[in-house]
Amino acid sequence: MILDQNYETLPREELEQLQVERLQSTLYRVYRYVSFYKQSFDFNAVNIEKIKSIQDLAQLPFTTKEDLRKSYPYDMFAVPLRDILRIHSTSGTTGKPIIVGYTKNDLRHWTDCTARLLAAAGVTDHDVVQIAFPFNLFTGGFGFHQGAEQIGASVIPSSTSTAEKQIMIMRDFKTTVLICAPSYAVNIASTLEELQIHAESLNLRVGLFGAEPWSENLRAQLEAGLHIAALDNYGLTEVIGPGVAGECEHKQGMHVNEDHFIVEVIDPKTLDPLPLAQEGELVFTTITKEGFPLVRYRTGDISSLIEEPCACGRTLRRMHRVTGRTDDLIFIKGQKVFPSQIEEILLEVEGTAPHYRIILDRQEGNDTMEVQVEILESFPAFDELKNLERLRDTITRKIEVVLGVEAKVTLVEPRSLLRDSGAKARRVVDNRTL
Ligand code: DLL
Repeated sequence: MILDQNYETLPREELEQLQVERLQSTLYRVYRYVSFYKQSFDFNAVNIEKIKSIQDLAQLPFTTKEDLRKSYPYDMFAVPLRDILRIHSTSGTTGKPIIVGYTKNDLRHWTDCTARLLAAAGVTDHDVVQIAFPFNLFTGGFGFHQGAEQIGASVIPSSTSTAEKQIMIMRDFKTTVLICAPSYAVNIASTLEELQIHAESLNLRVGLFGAEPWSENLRAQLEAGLHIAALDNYGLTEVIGPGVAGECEHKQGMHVNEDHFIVEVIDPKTLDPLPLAQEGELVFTTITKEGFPLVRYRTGDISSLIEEPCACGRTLRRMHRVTGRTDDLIFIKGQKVFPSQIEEILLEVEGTAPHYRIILDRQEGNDTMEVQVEILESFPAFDELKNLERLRDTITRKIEVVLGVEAKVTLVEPRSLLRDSGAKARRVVDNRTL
């Protein structure tokens, strides 16, 4: 179902007109209220009055993750804190996470955006929606919760716990829609199999999966294993959270909510805009946000856009699945980890060298992470078992607390991790296939 006929099916010309108007007011807002943008526009000699079309966007400088990190906590907010109703952030880092704030209008728009995705997936007020994303600083839980309530569905904020518990809820509460990370859905599907519960005996019919990359193969596996239609959706904390783009029933790419976000594709090396159908880095400009507006934000996500109209009738452009990243971000069990975050943790622990290797694997549908860490030759009595155990426990605990991921930590002899002859060590070995 198309929730928002007015906006989701606007003729292209009218949509672009709306985008330009909203872009202009966003530019005035950020230039006036966010010192980063004032400086950045002045430095790049941008005259915002001259931005009169979508093509003119290319004259504006980019915003990067690094810019946002530097603004910690509130320097990118375009309104005073008293106008902020909600705060979320990117996943925990030892360094600085990115903090985002939503005004009352932002929350309203965000709700509309996730409600659209749910409607496009065929969710109605007759559905029982189980949201198995964490309900915390991560945007997935709350973002979908609001949208599902707006649709009028019965919402179960089951959050993340064991797969067994999710299945118990699913069966007893008669869940019809599952919303979570695809890797978590795999976990649920394999647990169903272990428990010898037939998916057909449940009431599930639709799954909305996102927050990490997955594939068509995995779609087929989840559709069979959970007896559902499985749809992809995309979003990121900095831009709003979930609700940036999502698939309709045709499963042919995710419709971008272009009345709220302008999407571009750029060459991540030259930074030049690319034709939309060409694969490159996605760049988003928010055009309705008040609290945390962003101009030309470089997502690091690689994808391309589909300009042909969709059979569903929406005129909103679609994006293909995200096929990769421009950086080394690791997706593990629904969490996001930069290898540099592991390095930071190791640097804080006495007795370890900053040489490590991360080995990712998948066992029976579950992701595993092993972190091999070199100990220092100078480590006091490194042949004493107790000392080594203590060291390993400290690292394991720190990784769990800071990154929210369980890792198997293996201590290895000094200088035993082969350094590649090149300057860059191979830090990550990923043995998983999607
Ligand atoms: O993952 C927001 C979200 C929540 C989206 C729930 C969908 C569902 P972050 O934690 O900031 O926000 O992570 C954003 O995750 O830049 C992509 O690299 C990746 N990502 C998100 N959705 C997809 C997807 C949320 N469908 C980062 N496919 C993004 C591939 C995705 N990657």
